[in-house]
Amino acid sequence: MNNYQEALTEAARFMKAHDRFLIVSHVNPDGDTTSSALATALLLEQAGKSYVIVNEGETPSKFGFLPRFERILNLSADSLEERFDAVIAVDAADARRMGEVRHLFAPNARILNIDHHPTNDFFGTVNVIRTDAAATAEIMFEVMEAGGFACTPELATCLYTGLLTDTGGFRYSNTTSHVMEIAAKLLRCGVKPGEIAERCLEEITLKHVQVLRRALQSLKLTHRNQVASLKISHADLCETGATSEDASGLVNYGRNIEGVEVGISFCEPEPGVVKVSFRARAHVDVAQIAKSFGGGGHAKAAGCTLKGELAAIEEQVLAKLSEVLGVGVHE
Ligand SMILES: [Mn+2]
Repeated sequence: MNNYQEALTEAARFMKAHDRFLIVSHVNPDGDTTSSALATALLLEQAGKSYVIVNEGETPSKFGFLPRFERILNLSADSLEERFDAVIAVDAADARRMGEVRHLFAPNARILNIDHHPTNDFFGTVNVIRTDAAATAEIMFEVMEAGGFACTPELATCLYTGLLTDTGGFRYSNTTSHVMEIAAKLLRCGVKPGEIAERCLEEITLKHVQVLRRALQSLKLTHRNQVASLKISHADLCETGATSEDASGLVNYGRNIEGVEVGISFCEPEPGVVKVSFRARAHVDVAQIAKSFGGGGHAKAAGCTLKGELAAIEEQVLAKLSEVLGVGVHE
């Protein structure tokens, strides 16, 4: 048996060896971390265990259709006095990515770290890391098989959602034959693909469209049209009543323009805080760019959060792109 197979078995053993668990998804939760956290909850239920699922902040309501979604505790709104000996972190590349949750860990807490980010630093007691997995949900499927768990329709719905969202609807280059084989197995377990795609990929809020209208007005092509950036100021969010959740996904409008190599969005959820998202088309590794600003992610999708004035951060990031592309901002 290779190391990865052993790690999968070890993960299943971890779930069976403790009685009560803290499940942690990453900050600014997406479909994969949320689905993987809920899949973990369902696996623990099968093993007769109890758990609490937390996130540092709010989990997007668009994932409200997922089973046990209502069990996710938002730590910015609810406090939790309990301390946990067993922690399972899903889709978090490093301990920082789990957010402000450390205070919930008992002094000698054991951590199971399940993730697919190349930047993962093996912060767990047990680490199940496969960087060529398209999604953490793909690894969760393998944990399910390794542990002899049953693939229920609820579990399949979670795993399919993680695969669907992290592959951009089975479109990105991480859509391997293995991903499609797992998706096919999940469909046989009772997944309703049309309903999940509608909720995760098609449906948008009216506020998203209102903030999109403003963001498109700010569209700027630089670096010989290789970089397309958009800005969503705090005023844009206030005046449209949109949240940063409503503003998510806007970065793709820039990236999708023919000939553009990197799409960037600058979103200011509160004055002086700017969330920068990067999407690359082919050659640029945006994970490295995000990392240079204290963020992280994947080669083609990454992000970071910076403090400062929106215009100054824009300038700083575009200068970094000049360095990477070897082309001046206004060339
Ligand atoms: Mn992921």
